[in-house]
Parts: sequence; C-alpha cells; structure tokens
Amino acid sequence: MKMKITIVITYILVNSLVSISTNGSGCQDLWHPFGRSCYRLFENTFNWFDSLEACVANQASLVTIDTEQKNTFIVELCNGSCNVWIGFNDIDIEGGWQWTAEAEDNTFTKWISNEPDNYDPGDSDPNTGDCAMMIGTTWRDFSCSIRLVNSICERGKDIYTSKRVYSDSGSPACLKESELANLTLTSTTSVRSRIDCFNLCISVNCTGFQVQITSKSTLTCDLLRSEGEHAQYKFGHTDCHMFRVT
Ligand SMILES: [Ca+2]
Ligand SMILES: [Ca+2]
Repeated sequence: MKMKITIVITYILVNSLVSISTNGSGCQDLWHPFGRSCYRLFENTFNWFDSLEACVANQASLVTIDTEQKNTFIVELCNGSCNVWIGFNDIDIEGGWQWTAEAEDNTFTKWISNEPDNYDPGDSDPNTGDCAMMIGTTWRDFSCSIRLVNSICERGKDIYTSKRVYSDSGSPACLKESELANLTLTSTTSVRSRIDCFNLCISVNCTGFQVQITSKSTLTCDLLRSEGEHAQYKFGHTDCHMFRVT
C-alpha cells in the first residue's frame, strides 16, 4: 500500500515537469534556446574582456561554439552574418586556444583560411591576435583590446524540460531492453522515481531517459546519451516510459 502511494505522487510530479516542457523554452526573454543553453546577442562597443564581463554579469559566459550545428545557429542569431566576440582565446598560452566555458568538443574550429595568425592589422602592436571574433560565418583572431563589435553570451537553461516520446502511430514509444544494450547507454541505475531518473539524466548531460516498472518496488532508469538512436524507438509496452530531455 505504501508503494502505491509513492508511485501516484511520482506520477503527478513527472507530469507537471512535462507540462513545463510544452509551454516554455527554458530561456528568459531575449535569450534564444539551442541544445542545453540559451544565447543572446549583445549590441555593444566593448572589447573582448568587457564583453566577457558583461556576459558574466548575466550569469553567462561568452559563447562556446563546439559543433558545426552550433556555428550555424549562431550565424542565424546574427541574421546571417556575424561581427561578434566569441569565447575562444589564447591569452594564457600563445597558440593554446581555449574556451571561456566548457566545450563538448575542444577540437572543433571554424577559422577562415590563414587564421589564427596571432596578428591584428588594426592594432598598434599587431602581434596580438589572442581573441577570436566571428566575422560572417568564420573566425579570425584579433587583439582583445579592440572595440566596436558585438558579442554573444551563452548560459545554461533555467529549466530543463522533458517530453514524452511517441512513435509515428501516436502511441507512447519505448525501447526494448535488447535494443537498449546496443545504444550508447552509459549508466543503468535502479532508482525509485521518475524524478530521480530525470535529475540523474540532467546531472550527466544525457539526452533522454526511460523508466520501467520492473517489479512491485522498483523503477529501472536507463539513460540515453545518443541523439542518433531515436529512430529505433518502438511501440511502448506496459509500464515503460521514454522521455527526451532538452
Ligand atoms: Ca595568439
Ligand atoms: Ca588574425
């Protein structure tokens, strides 16, 4: 009897989370959602350091562009052509380019040919290309002190959202256990509630989770980290629920 009550409460909580997901982007006004972050173009006349400071004042950092998709998103945010500071810099060690915030893929770059060249033709000391600017759709290194450019800040979403996954036929979708084993499944943990599974998923940056009532007293939580496997969703079966987290 005690267990039954626990499940009912959990069910109500999970459904309230789902309703948030359908109504909001997880970002405040003027901030645009993409993946797990919110982005905002600031029109200012700051140098790179002041731009970073302005981002930090907004609980953000200068944008990290670590995938081709994100580079494309940023260009769209600039209405097709950028002139903005980004978070990439080699201030600490010449040639040791790094982001001001965490990057998913540290190897991705979008330099235009012949950049970075540690050179800024407009600076009195030209050998000072330590900060990256996105011009058009690609990057160049400039002196961090120059002004008259905009910047883009990135901050984590205020709310992570989860959406129930449905198959093409409209029925709740779920992965069979045999398929889960073939996915990039990095963690399988027995937890008591879907809320625990949702929180666990967020804590390890997963893209989705599936909960199954495996016995009278346990829910099994499977975390998915691979976006590419969604095509394998099958018809749902009893007591199995798949959620996508964004
Ligand atoms: Ca440099
Ligand atoms: Ca340069």
